Amino acid sequence: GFPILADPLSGLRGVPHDHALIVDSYDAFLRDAAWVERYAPDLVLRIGAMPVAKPLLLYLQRHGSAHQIVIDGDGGWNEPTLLAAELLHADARLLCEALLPALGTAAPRTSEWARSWQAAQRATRAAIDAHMRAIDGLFEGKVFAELRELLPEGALLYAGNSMPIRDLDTFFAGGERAVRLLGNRGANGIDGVVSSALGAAAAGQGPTVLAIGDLSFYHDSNGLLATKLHQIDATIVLLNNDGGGIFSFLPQAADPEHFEALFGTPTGLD
Ligand SMILES: Cc1ncc(C[n+]2csc(CCOP(=O)(O)OP(=O)(O)O)c2C)c(N)n1
Repeated sequence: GFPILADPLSGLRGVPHDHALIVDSYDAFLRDAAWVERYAPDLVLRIGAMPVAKPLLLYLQRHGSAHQIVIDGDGGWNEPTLLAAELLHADARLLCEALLPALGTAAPRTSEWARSWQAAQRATRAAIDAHMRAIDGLFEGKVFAELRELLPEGALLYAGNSMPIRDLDTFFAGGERAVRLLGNRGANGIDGVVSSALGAAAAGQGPTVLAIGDLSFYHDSNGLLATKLHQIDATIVLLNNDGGGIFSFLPQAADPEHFEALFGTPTGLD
């Protein structure tokens, strides 16, 4: 078998199934340059939308000579990196079912290479879990680690763009309780997220939680009217760091004169 790198929006993370080959902590360990150098792929099958994790994108760029096949079931051209050798317009499920006979009936062998991904996965999750337990104060990433513990079977967790979807990627581990993870990627806008999440809540069955940054929430606060119009019951976890926290990771954060006015854009709303 081969490692399956499960994007948070792939539908593979929150659902109970055989997790042996699922890797969901690559966003953390693909930041390690030595690991990236050492574990080059020969073949990459990329199914669906662009992955959320930038370290994965950088890993694929570093090994751009690997044969990458992108499978896009929507008939689009979801490949802005121009790294794919081939783009297949095919339904992912039908394609996988058609490939199955080619694998034969013998029990799949797990290569040394795949075992290295499994070992990195286990070590990374253990390190993140230990680190989360050691944190006492407020930390945005811990919200997602705690939601993993708190959300009941059948819940829907909707993550806003900017840092929430990235923190979900890093800190929301796969597990046995089925939780549906959704987000609004597309052009990764911070607009319309409240409306989209409430729309998903209206259409879904289980409890819905939206985890969203303060600017995104403010941007689409009019969308809250939907709760009244459609009697929607949803919980909003507001990650209020007063402005765009994501920009603190950019080099311009070091410029004290213009950073807050041009990038952080704090609103001071409570
Ligand atoms: C419609 C739209 N306008 C502007 C941006 C640029 N942008 C990306 S992240 C971000 C800040 C978002 O802040 P917040 O929702 O509070 O999340 P945080 O960065 O604190 O996680 C902005 C303005 C965007 N992605 N979409």
